[in-house]
Amino acid sequence: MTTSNESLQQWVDEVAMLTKPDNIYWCDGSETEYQGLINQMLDSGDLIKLNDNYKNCYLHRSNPTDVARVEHLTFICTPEEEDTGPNNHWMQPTDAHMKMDDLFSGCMQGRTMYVIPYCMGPIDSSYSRCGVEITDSPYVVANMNLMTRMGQPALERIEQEDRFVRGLHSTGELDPERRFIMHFPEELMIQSFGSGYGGNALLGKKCHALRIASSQARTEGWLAEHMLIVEIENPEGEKHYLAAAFPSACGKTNLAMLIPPESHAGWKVRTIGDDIAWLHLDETGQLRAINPEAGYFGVVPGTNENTNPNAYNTIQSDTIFTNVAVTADNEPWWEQKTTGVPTIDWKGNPFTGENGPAAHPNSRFTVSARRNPAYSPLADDPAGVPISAIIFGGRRRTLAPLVYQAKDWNHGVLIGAGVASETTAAATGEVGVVRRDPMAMKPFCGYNFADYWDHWLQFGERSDNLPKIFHVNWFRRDEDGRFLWPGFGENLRVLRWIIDRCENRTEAVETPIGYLPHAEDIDTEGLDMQPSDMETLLGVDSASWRDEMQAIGKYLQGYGSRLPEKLSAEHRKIAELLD
Ligand code: OXD
Ligand code: MN
Repeated sequence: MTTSNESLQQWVDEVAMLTKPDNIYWCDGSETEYQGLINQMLDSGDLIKLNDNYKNCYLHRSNPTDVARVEHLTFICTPEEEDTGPNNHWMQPTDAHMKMDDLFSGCMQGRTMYVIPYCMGPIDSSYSRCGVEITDSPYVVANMNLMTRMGQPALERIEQEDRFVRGLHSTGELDPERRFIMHFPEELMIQSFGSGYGGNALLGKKCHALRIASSQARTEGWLAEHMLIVEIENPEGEKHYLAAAFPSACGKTNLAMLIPPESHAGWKVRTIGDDIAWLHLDETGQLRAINPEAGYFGVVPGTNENTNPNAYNTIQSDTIFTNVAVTADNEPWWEQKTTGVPTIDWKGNPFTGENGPAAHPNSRFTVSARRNPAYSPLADDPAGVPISAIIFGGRRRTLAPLVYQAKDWNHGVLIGAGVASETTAAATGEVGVVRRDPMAMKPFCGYNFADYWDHWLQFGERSDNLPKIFHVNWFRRDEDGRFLWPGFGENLRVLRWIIDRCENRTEAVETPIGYLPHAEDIDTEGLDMQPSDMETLLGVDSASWRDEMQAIGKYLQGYGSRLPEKLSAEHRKIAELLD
């Protein structure tokens, strides 16, 4: 297979000249192709077959230095540094190209170069965008097969549209000293060298669908966001679609796959997406969302039949596990799995119980979304789904209430811009420190946050029918470190309040930081909670919030004169209300 598209053919030829592969293989996305790659990786030892309880499941052990995203090695390359912003690392495009050409030069000798045409979003949706990833990693091809709509249909769309994002990837020698993830938004190009980790190597995901797409979306008038999309149906059959942005490893997959608790008979929850949403205004001013992905690349530890039964069921077959442990009879194992005993850890060493954790905290599953028992067929609808509410959230031990609602769109943008969360194992670096993560996009916005907030604010002028904006915090603790809210399936109780607010069915308490629920409007029947827990969860401590607003103000000032005046005004307004 080659292509009738001249610019694609020319780029593939250029890359082959530079990287000097032994073979070039055009991926068609077929099942036979997938199985062939799996067999090849079983032969080479890149994959280990798991036991028959896990049909068609495989374990990949990555290089131990290559287990997470590397934000310090991730760059946005725009001619002007200002356009990249203080939220990103910047490199001058010519310098970056020189550096990367050097790394890629001859790097595929002795290897096969795979050409993967893919489409982010339903093939027939005008909201979808295509890309081509060139890689020398069969692991990447197999993962892209599960995560995207790739192969022949995507190639046909690319040939018609003649526009696609170019992604070049090589695992190189997996040397952390020779590892760079470069983005060239103006060229719609990504170059990634020296890592095989999902977020660095499956270029359709973070690199394309967030960093490049956010920049493309700004030019074209839409939004590319780090958000799950979930469908909630109440017992009367009324459906709502919510989009929620939480930082990495803060429970997006769990919320997207939520199973209603026993107390909520008749409620149904279905998943549209678990990580990324592309949001467009339709001709009526309604914000509609598609999930550009077709699979999940989820955090494994913590997943069990109680915390996330849908995810747990999803990964019982046809799954690639990366960096989990195994039991003596070769079953995958991870922390909080309720069955089995790990004997080999994620690095392939004997596990004694003391040299743990057995699975890497950022070990991952890759699986097609269609395996999810709660999969919504609307994930394939070219028109996307209408969004009722946008929810921001973070992992905060203190301060942030269980839920509150923005007073209007601009206030919601301020709330999004002020999001902070404790860091997790999804990125290399210290875990558990609070950092600002605006809209959960800190690692993923492909341009200056100040311009991004301005872009968000402009939606307020383009439609009077926008979703309501909320903030949630499932992670509030007491002084002893005990979680105050049960979380998981019980989060539906909070989503119900959010939906009732969208439908003007319930009153709220107005506070300086936004609208909060009356305690009696969050149904806590049957929960093992003290009344004082709810008081803490719904309390707004003025002194702490004054400090928080001051910290947010200081953070925003870091964006200098580019910061939209509307956002500063919104900040001043809330700060004054708190005084
Ligand atoms: C992810 C992440 O893998 O956010 O989704 O790191
Ligand atoms: Mn993510």
